[in-house]
Amino acid sequence: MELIKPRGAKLVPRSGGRSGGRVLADALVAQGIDHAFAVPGESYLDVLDGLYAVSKKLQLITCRFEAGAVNMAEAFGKLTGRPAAAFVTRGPGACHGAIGVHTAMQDSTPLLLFVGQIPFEETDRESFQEVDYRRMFAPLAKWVTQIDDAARIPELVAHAVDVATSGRPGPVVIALSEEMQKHIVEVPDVGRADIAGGLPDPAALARMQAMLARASRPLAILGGSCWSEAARTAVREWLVARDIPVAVSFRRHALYDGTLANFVGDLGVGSDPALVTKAREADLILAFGTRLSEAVTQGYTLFEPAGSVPIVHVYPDPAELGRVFRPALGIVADMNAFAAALPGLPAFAPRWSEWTADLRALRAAAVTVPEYAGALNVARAMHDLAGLLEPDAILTSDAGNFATWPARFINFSDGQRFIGPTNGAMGYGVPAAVGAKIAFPERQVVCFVGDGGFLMTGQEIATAFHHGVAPIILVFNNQMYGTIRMYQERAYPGRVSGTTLTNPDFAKFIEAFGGHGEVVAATDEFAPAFRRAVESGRPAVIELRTNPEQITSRATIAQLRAGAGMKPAAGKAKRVAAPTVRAKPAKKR
Ligand SMILES: Cc1ncc(C[n+]2csc(CCOP(=O)(O)OP(=O)(O)O)c2C)c(N)n1
Ligand SMILES: [Mg+2]
Repeated sequence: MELIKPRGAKLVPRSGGRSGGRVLADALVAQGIDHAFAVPGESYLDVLDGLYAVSKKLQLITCRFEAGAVNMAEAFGKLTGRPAAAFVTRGPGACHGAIGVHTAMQDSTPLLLFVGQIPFEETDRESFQEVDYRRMFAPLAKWVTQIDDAARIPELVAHAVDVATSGRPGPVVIALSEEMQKHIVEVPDVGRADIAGGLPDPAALARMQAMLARASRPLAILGGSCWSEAARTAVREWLVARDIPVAVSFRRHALYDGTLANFVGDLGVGSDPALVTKAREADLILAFGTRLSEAVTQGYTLFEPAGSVPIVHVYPDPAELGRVFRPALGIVADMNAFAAALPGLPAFAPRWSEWTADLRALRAAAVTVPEYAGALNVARAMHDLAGLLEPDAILTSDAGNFATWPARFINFSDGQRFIGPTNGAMGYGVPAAVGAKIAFPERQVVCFVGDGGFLMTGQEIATAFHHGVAPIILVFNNQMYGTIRMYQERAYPGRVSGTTLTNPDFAKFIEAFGGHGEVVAATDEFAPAFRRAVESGRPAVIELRTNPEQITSRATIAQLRAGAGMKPAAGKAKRVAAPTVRAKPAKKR
């Protein structure tokens, strides 16, 4: 597998000296980076000045919190396949922003994080906010470097982009020592390298074809990042023509058109147990682009006992092949190059249409809206939402139990996109929605977030206002850290510890920013509220007051307790009504 790298990238000569800060801004532009998400710091004033000079080519987005800024940049990279830059200041800014690096790493997203560094000359005195970023980010990022010589900025930024986007994409952290940014240097800009992705071995493709011809119950699992539109189409057509059932991996919904008859659901956290059981019957796994991660493999149990099912694993990084599950056939390939090779494979009539239909029937059953106690049937609301979303809507998700409602009850269609943190990072959804709307201002952007996650980074709505974009945020309010309560009730039934929440009025919260607020407490209220939010044209929050007893779409708290061996309370089964009580008044100091 060979990467073709032309010798000598394009050099753009420059006459006269430039400051390091300006060279950096020009280096970003030369690499095609057109968005930077930042919380400013005095540690990179010269870079901010450089960005001022290139503001017509590179949009600087001023954020309210570094976790928000880096998450926005991560979402931008996830949706476009192109890295955005994030800028944060020394120790405090880097610490706040670190979560976005962790997400980009586990989610394989191209990202550049620039950190203002102390003056190089003061290194190792524990000077103000000094941190050694090579050590701090070593286990979090794909590569970490520090630029101490302004003349090397074009070279190191170009390499950072290559590293972030090649093979398995990921985050690169670049510390910028402070004095270096002021140095005047004469150095040419370095253009982008034209790097073709690794092609799949034709002999391996023929072996895959032969394995498929012998299979009776194949199952494709799609995942990973940076699929081009052409790749999605080619893979979809190949799978449809062979009627192979297709599951998407954790939070990679909308990699595949959920309305197609061979889409069978997602394999991740909170997946349909019936699908997981059935998936164990597969006699061939086609894992395309996905890691065989803990979430996808249901805690590394899906393909047990080891070797019981042959796996064809196609992935851009050889280090990931055979890491936990030994594939019968591993293919190292860029996913877009792999997809481009698929139409060349001979067609044959599938023999497993009954198997595919059985799996699809499970999906059809899962998506059917059940009756739930309480005034607001969230499943019905999600069903209604599916009918109201634009065909090219972008959906962003935070982490939490609420996320299982859209995942279960919406079959995202081909033009729609869904992004979420596969590393389960709370605080992702709102910044991701702002980043998505900045990347695609013309598209509808809707965010799913819990009451817990919303108050982690919901203030980034201010960034949406500041930059004139209007996402719609659906806050699922169950007045608790519901996911942890769910685990708690399973492990320690009835002993509620550290998981209840007191919330503000979420509609008033957005109104204070000048946005559109709605409260939905009953099923029929959802669709009109969503329509009003769209029509408002302003950033909007729709609070869904959900029934806290319905802890997931498949279980109530009472059921979890019973499952954990706790006897039900004497008398009638307890039914908890949807919350009506608002936040308690603040205590007087
Ligand atoms: C940054 C971060 N902190 C903590 C957790 C652990 N955690 C996972 S889900 C969850 C609760 C989420 O609460 P909420 O956003 O209200 O969603 P719900 O589960 O109630 O639907 C917590 C605390 C996490 N995954 N990420
Ligand atoms: Mg909650």
